[in-house]
Amino acid sequence: MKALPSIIALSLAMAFSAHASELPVIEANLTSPPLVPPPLERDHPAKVVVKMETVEKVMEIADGVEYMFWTFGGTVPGQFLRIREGDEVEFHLSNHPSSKMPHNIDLHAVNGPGGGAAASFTAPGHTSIFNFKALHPGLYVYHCATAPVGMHIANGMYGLVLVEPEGGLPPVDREYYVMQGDFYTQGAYGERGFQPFDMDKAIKEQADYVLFNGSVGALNGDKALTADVGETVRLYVGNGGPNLASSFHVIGEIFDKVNIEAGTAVNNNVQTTLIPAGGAVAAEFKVDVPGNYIMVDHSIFRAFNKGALGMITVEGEEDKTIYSGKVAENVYLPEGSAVQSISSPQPERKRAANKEEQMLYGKRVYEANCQACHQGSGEGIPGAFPPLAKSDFLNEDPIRAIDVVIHGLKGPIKVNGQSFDSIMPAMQLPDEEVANVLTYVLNSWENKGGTVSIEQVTERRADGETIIMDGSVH
Ligand code: HEC
Ligand SMILES: [Cu+2]
Repeated sequence: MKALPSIIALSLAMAFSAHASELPVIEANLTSPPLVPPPLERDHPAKVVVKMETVEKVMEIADGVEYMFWTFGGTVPGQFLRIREGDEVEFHLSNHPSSKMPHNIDLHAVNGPGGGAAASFTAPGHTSIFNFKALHPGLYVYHCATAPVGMHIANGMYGLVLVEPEGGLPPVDREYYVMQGDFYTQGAYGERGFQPFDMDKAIKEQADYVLFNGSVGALNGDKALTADVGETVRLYVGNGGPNLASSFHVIGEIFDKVNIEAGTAVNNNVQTTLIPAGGAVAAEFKVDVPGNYIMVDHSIFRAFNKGALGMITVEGEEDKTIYSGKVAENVYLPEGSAVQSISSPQPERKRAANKEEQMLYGKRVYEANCQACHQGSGEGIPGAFPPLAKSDFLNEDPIRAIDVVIHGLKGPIKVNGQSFDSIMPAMQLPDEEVANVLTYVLNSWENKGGTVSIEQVTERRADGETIIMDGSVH
């Protein structure tokens, strides 16, 4: 038995010497999402030592909802690896001693059976080492491929590896790492507490959550991606699946350049790009005007009801020639002016005669204007849109709510103990509709009741100010 350690040492030495090369040896700089390691700026290949660890840990999948994630490096997606075409990679996969499961890694950048899966199969408390040569430039998914494979992927075991071509990629101002994944929990979307994985739903492909970077709101509010007007942004976007393809779209932007399926072919002027499960794209765009740009899976219920929504906040000078915002609101009279001049006064839209009618009309206004963000029962979306149901913020000061609707709202607020730091745009609604929708909201979903009148709205409108929730008024 005494000889064993030296035998291991010998065989390890042989294993390494078989791969010994003249290349300079460097250790990979791995980053956690949404960060990407800087461009390599090497004009030669290297031997790159990568040390990655698999960790099983409970994290929030949504506000108040916990999930046992299985991870590469403690995050979902796992760490971003950036190497260069021609590099020889010595990959060390360690499985944390606290793990319950063995894990491995299949890197789509590998040429070889299983993409490294068999070679990297690692029990808890062990480390596996294998080597591969990066023959193809591109952006590649890696994932765990231990049985049941679907379950390991569904629990968050995926990430991206970028293989830069010789000569590197064209420089851009910002690079970010975003990865979509679908999740299956025993409770429904948003159901609080610890939620175990649901194999049955996973097999039926009935996702409860579709997420960017592993949790609802991972890229919202103060975690939004940022850029300045005039800058170019390159998003490395992967899709871990396990099941769903992504219709990736940035609301209010057009991709100047997309490396289709993260290959060499470039497409220009793309609105929405398809990312298969187990695939990726590199999408570039220049930001021209300031504001919030929302990233979505344009299979749109996933964005507004399952979490596939992130933000890019762009700051800088407005350019009204590129985007004016609303410049006018005029009455629309399809009959034409001749009809108007001979007719008796336009039939007035029927005004709500009482609170019940206000609520009836207000409900329609809500469905058309508020529901997309605040959701059908006013429950909001954790980390993105505050609840209007049983909202302490709303009930504390309904007059302030008039200001919110007509002037918009930005800055940090607390609603029912949850923090939000986002932007609600000013709603372009007539005073009557503002009065009706707020009356509807105040008398729905366990709010405290009351009414808002047209006169109250008109009075607040005269103020014409934006409230910013640092206490100041602008
Ligand atoms: C584009 C998404 C969006 C739409 C549409 C929208 N809101 Fe909001 N709303 C928000 C966001 C985001 C906030 C929080 C802003 C912040 O963090 O400062 C908010 C905050 C509020 C608040 C105060 C916070 C609370 O939960 O009580 C009220 C009241 C409100 N909205 C009512 C409405 C009403 C009524 C409508 C429809 C007429 C509407 N909103 C339409 C996104 C939206
Ligand atoms: Cu695994």
